Amino acid sequence: MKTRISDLAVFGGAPCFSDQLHVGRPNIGNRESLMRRINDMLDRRWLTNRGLYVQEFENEVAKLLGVEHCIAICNGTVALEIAARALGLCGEVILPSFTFVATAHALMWQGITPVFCDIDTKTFVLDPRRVEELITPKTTGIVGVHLWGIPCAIRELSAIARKHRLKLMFDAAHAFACSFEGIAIGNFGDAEVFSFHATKILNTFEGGAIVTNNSELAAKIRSMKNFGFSGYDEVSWLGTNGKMSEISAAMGLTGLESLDEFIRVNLRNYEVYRCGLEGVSGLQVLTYDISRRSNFQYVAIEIDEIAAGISRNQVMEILWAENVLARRYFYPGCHRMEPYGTLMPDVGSRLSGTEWLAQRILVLPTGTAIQRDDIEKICDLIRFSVVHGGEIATKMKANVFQAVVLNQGDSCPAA
Ligand code: T4K
Repeated sequence: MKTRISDLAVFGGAPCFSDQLHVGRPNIGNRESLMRRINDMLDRRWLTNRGLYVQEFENEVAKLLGVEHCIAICNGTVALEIAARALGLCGEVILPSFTFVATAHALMWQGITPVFCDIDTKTFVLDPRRVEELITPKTTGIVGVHLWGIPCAIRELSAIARKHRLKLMFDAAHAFACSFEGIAIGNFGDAEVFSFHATKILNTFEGGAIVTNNSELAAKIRSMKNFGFSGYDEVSWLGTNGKMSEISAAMGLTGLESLDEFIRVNLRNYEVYRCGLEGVSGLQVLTYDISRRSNFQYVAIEIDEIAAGISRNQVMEILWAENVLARRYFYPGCHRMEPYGTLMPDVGSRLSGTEWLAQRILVLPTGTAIQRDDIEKICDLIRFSVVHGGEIATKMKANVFQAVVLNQGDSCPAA
């Protein structure tokens, strides 16, 4: 527990944690189950190309979500690429900028122009009113992102897509085991895409899946992820290698057995953060709508610099010095990353909500690798930083100034 400002590691004190605490520490299921599956896989000598575990994983995911088709893919980015291609997206596609850059790259990678749209700053997801304004004759689709597991405005986006005859796809990388109006995410739009990357609620080391209730689309995706094969020696269209391997599916099946436990721990962590940070001025913990099923995989806080007396970046610097590797997901917004920053330098002017939020959000460590005591300590650290915000911010600025002066001194030629 820090009692004086000089106790903070950023000012030379001992770090609160000796080991680094990460945002994306993987959830590991039952090791014996995993090892049994791996041994079985080795005995069968079937490592990839739609083996038994991939088929079982696809069936289990489809059953859990109540969706007709699940196609396991090697990662979420390739899944987005294949889904977009199978849906025939081309020209311009509307998507949020406030997302992980893979959402935009998956489109741009195949020559589709991502048209960045602003988010609703209260819900953090695409603002449907802004979406409609961006539709042009070149628009072929909309990609909504269920950011941090928060469902998009699905009804409104579906109505817009119907009205303008656009394809609607969801990047549900964060939203496995989340729901909207009692229906599992995975059942909306033309297709939805999950990521099972190591940092997600359910992981297959690397992995992803496309889910859809459209049988024709599913068949096309299944073939496209396997080079376009539709039978031995028969290729029906351009395809790629998007297959999930057996060892990944073994990890996914093992994780599925513990999914409820992962969510229970995340919910507990989220409640500990909420209690621990309650009443800290200028700071808000992202609120999940309790009426919706969520996986609580992301604990995001919003820091208002004026009210808190300290900026998000300063809080992050303090936490990093204490070995708490909080992340600015998703700063600075895709539109400020390359190649988009150069290709569309003025687009920020219509993304005021995105730019505003990107300066304020910090995502904190959660998951099964972190203990309740650690979270309480993180909350104490943040509370301490805000309570003494003005003084700490001034001292941090002075330190930066001093470092700049010293560096300039270093680079001066010897007199
Ligand atoms: N759409 C959205 C909305 C996404 O968020 C993502 C991925 C995708 C699409 C694409 O899906 P994939 O193609 O990745 O399946 C991480 C993940 O790599 C990425 O999957 C994820 N979103 C994104 C939000 O976070 P980075 O660059 O922040 O990862 P990195 O290496 O800094 O790891 C994050 C933290 O997790 C670190 O503090 C270290 C810790 N970690 C990570 C790994 C891999 C561990 O403790 N153990 C591990 O094994 O992107």
